Amino acid sequence: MKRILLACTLLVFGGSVTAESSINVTNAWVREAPPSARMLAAYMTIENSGDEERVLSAVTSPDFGHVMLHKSEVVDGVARMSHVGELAIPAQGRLELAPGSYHLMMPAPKERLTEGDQVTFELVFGDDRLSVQADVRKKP
Ligand SMILES: [Cu+2]
Repeated sequence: MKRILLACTLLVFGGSVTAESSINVTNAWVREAPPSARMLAAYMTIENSGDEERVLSAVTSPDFGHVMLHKSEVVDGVARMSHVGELAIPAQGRLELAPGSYHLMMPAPKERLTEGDQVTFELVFGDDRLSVQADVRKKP
């Protein structure tokens, strides 16, 4: 946990945040959850207009202590989630983070997020970082 906090601090004060031009993120949103929810999920579309595959290796956020890469799938009729180490976005392709598939998962913050709130994510692609603003919504 300490390492994550340090990474966030460096992000905020390091001034080394660079936009990655071949990557474009659209429709980023966080699902509003009931006050009792312990976890929140975020979704987005990541497009890669470059000629090389890009790998999303981590995500951080000043709004959450921790952000995990997850995948939902149905195994033997049972919905389950698993951790994903990294996500590849193919050259000239896209990756959808969507309900029932890949998503970001965060422990719910102390202050409840409701529709209309905004959340910031930092997407880490190797040495490049991309800042993404996500809307809090009740549904896609
Ligand atoms: Cu999850």
